[in-house]
Amino acid sequence: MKVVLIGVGQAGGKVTQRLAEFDFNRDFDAVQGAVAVNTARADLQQLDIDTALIGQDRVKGHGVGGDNELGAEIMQDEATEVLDSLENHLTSEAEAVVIVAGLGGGTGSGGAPALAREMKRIYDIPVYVLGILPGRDEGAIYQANAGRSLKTVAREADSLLLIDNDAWRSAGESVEEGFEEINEHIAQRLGLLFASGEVSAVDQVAESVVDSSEVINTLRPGGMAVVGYASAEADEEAGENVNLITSTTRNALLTGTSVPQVVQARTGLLVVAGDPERISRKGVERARSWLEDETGSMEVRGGDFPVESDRIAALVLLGGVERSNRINEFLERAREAQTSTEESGPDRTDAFQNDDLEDLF
Ligand SMILES: Nc1nc2c(ncn2[C@@H]2O[C@H](COP(=O)(O)OP(=O)(O)O)[C@@H](O)[C@H]2O)c(=O)[nH]1
Ligand SMILES: [Mg+2]
Repeated sequence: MKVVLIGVGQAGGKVTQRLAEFDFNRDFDAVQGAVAVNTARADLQQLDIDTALIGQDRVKGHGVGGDNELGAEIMQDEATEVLDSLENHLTSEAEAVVIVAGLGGGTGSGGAPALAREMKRIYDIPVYVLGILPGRDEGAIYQANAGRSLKTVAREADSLLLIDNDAWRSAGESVEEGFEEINEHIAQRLGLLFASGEVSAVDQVAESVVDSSEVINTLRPGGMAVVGYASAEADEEAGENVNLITSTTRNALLTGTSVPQVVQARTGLLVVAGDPERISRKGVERARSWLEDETGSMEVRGGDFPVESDRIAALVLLGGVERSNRINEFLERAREAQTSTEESGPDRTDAFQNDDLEDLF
């Protein structure tokens, strides 16, 4: 799937750059362009990709702090300039736009849904948001911001590809080290997903190779989507890899998803990446039908991604996912935080009791 990436805010810019590097280093050529947009000049100076500084008249290049309403306002006012900076990248080849942002901050949290809305108005191709949830340990303002942003993005974007900053957390790491590792996980999963429709097929397996339209159809239900991933060393004989493909797919879903504990979904896509000689058709079909049972979806697609490797990887994309315990836990944190960060006022008790968070705009 040929994509144009737009990172909004600090996390958005860093993850966008990692995704672009991943694609470039492997010659996948799925990423058609990558731009980082921010209100903070210093964050943009850390990056090697094209950048656009917005909100200069209001925040003078110093960022919006944690004010995601201001982030949304600035983006609404300057969306035209941002879209101009994209012009060279948004070729007729692009099949989707992916806006990348951490949902807990200010610029990305407010800017991503505002940009999604503006781009959907203008472009015919799908506009997805790759959104990152703050970890449990982050402060109340991050939780509250992310709750409102999540709700608004889910409404504005064609699909919200959700990543949980706690998903791959290892013990004893500093926050910064942790981010590097998480960004690597994100790049691997999303990088492979974007590339999976792009690899020119080895002739004999051409009909089983995943196509961009299958990614787009899997994301069609809208709402939230998650990706799972796992890999294992494979036997040289395809016939020996039937169980390996099913167990790797199980690991991808049950222990490797970008938001833990998500299982129920409207749609699914299983991409089995590996040497075509090692990929067992029977294994892929079994794994695909296991995914149908497990997700309760009657619409699970499956296909291959031919790459040279001794390993076989399973990439699972779930579209229109049901709220998992983990997502409900996050929403509860966000509601509590929203209540505790509001000084007072008539909304206080309402916000606490009501299942809904406030929209950002
Ligand atoms: N995965 C990941 N998350 C990050 C990174 N940097 C910041 N975050 C998260 O992104 C959220 C927003 O922070 P930031 O991007 O700095 O805010 P913004 O610049 O105002 O959009 C925070 O809740 C952090 O958890 C990063 O490099 N990787
Ligand atoms: Mg920051």
